[in-house]
Amino acid sequence: MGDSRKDPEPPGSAGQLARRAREPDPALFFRDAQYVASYPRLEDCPEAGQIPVVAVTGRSNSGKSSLISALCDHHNLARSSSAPGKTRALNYFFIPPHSAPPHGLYLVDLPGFGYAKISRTERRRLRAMVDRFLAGVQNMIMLVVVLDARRKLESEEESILAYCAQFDRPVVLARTKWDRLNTREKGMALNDWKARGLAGRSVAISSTKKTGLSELLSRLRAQLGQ
Ligand SMILES: Nc1nc2c(ncn2[C@@H]2O[C@H](COP(=O)(O)OP(=O)(O)OP(=O)(O)O)[C@@H](O)[C@H]2O)c(=O)[nH]1
Ligand SMILES: [Mg+2]
Repeated sequence: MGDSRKDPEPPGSAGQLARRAREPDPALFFRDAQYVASYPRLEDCPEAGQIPVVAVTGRSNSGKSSLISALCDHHNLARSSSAPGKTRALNYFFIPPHSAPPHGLYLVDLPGFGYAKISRTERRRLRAMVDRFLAGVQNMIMLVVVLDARRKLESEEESILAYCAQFDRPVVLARTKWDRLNTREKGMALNDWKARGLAGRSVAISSTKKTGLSELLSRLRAQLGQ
């Protein structure tokens, strides 16, 4: 009688790679994240001290809050909303030391930019607050710029990248909503990132389908020295 069991898939096979992309390594997630508070003013934010900070910025509705929740494997931790422009404060989350050794980690959800329905004065105020945060924050190990993968970089993203280059801040581009692109669009997006010299700093992500999270988490953990 022949053995009816299927041969195990060879390591690195297409099926195995696709599955790995879908299933983030559970050890990588930032577990037991706690919401700290929302600070409307920079002056009220906690001193980070020795605690590393990962800041998340991007256009309103780009998927910042969904991404933070996904990185923490926590359903709706950062209150993702279908109503754009909801995040108008600096929202702090704390990952405890047992999940981000040795000091823990602050994840900071910055106010979204580019939302048309707020006044120009308020938009300027928020942008100035984000700039002051980026210039002054201690221990920022990474800025995650969130960008809907269907969109190209616009002036806000370009200026944030230039601003961070000035302060020598490490930046990664999280290209979210990757699940909304078809194969042709994915190919075009990848070519565009390459042409702009941004492919190495870009990670394709779907927060809803949980793809690309391992890669982003690995990059963040590498910055933490893990
Ligand atoms: N299909 C899909 N939808 C997503 C993804 N990420 C976010 N969304 C949806 O996009 C919308 C906006 O997501 P949020 O996470 O609230 O975006 P945000 O950048 O935090 O928005 P503001 O706080 O308003 O600046 C919500 O309806 C999410 O469900 C993704 O990877 N795939
Ligand atoms: Mg948000």
